[in-house]
Amino acid sequence: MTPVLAYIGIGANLETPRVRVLEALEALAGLPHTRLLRQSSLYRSPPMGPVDQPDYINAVAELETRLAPAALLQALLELERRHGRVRDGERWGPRTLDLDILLYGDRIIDEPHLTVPHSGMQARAFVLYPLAEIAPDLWIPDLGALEGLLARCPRNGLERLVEESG
Ligand code: J1A
Repeated sequence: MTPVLAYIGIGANLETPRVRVLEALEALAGLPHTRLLRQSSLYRSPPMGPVDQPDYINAVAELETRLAPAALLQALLELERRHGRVRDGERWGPRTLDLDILLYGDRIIDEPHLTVPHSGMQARAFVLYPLAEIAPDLWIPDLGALEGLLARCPRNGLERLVEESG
């Protein structure tokens, strides 16, 4: 199989979310048959909708992968399980890491467990702005030019985090 460019959305809002997102990037780089080509900055934004939750930290990664879509999804679910839970006394707490397949090459996938392009991505500033940082000229199947989507998507409080050394 020839490798495909896939874009992965990463999100966390509990338990040191910046650390979760950085760990997720490292874990993505370590997936089999996959290379991490680019990663966006980290971004902070309030949760979607009227929800009383901490702010989210988000980022987007560009992968070159030979994993088929279903295998990539399985790998992401496994990473969520391994990295996305926190020890809460004796029990494993709720998931603290979300990984979404935003795009898989130019494929349109409409299966019970997998929708690509990711549904709702055109309205999510925390997806579109990080994506534009690493792939500004992207054309998204069914949705069109990323540039046009951005022009119609307010930032909704999204802030790019400035990197700190150390
Ligand atoms: C299921 N799925 O979704 S969780 C999985 N298409 O088991 C899959 N393209 O079978 C299925 N990628 O970040 C179907 N999973 C999929 N997501 C695809 C992956 N506010 C797919 N500011 C259920 N920032 C799956 N996030 C899908 N507010 C949903 C996690 C992974 C994202 C919640 C801000 C955020 C959320 C709410 C936010 C943010 C859940 N995001």
